[in-house]
Amino acid sequence: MRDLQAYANIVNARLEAIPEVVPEGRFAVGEMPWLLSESMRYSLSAGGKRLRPAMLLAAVEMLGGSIGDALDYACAVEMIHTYSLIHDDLPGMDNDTLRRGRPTNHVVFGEGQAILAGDGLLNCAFETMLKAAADRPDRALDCLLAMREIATGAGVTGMIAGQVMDLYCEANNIGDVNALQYIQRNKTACMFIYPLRAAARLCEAGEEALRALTDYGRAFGLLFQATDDLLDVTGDQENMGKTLGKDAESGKLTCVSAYGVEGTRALVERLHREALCALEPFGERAAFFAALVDSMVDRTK
Ligand code: GRG
Repeated sequence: MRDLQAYANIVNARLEAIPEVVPEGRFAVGEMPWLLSESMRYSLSAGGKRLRPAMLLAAVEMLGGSIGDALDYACAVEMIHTYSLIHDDLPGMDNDTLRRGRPTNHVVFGEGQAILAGDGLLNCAFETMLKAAADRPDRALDCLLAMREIATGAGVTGMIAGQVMDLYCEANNIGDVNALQYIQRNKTACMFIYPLRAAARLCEAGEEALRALTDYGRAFGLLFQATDDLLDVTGDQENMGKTLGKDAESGKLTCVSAYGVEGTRALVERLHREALCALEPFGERAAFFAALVDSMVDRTK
């Protein structure tokens, strides 16, 4: 069984080879300005855990598919995730200065260029998937369905919807639990649920596998966010590579503000059980996913 780092290494090697993120000339990469390539690459190669693409690849292996056929979809997921981090850190959103252990994109390149680096990564994600799909005309429908899953997770009923509600609730001091659950499901969990569903599409998996991966992605994503909220209060800034304590300081709606530290720990335990339960149909083949959710829980101990 490969571990998270092994999958991350595969993703990193492929990301290094994608022409749009490899600067080749002083001014321009083909028609692409050097500055754009540089700013996209700055955030993309800043050492993220590559959790979402690793999970997509692990699901493909679990379902008997080929990593090679899925790799560009995994890289696209990481590009979308990185764009969301760049935009989330902007002064108009979370206004953060530290991400992945480095100054945030807008601190280095300026606000306008950071917006464009995010836009560039989002577009590049779809270019990358479309190129991969065009190379496999024999599997056009599977590729299209996988792309649709990823677009849905990142889109206006997924991650973007969650971010819109997050900003809206913060601006209007809305602090109820329903809002929190909507935000965390959309903003965070969708970017786990839908890449896993994309893996199922690429493998032509049946309804049972699709449902089980959806359930696991949901429980994992909510657990990931709950542990992130806990670590914002109890964690170590150097290990996390981002500013901590901001949530409480700004009165942000989080699991800790809604349920307290002990309530959040209880939620993590419940979601842990739910995630493991969702893996039952896969038996031993789901060892990567069981170990991954265990390791997320361990972060908070
Ligand atoms: C700007 C449309 C738009 C959306 C932003 C994902 C997101 C929505 C904001 C990021 C900020 C945040 C706290 C999101 C919750 C999920 C989370 C903790 C993301 C960080 O993911 P990791 O830990 O990061 O996987 P790395 O750097 O390892 O990739």
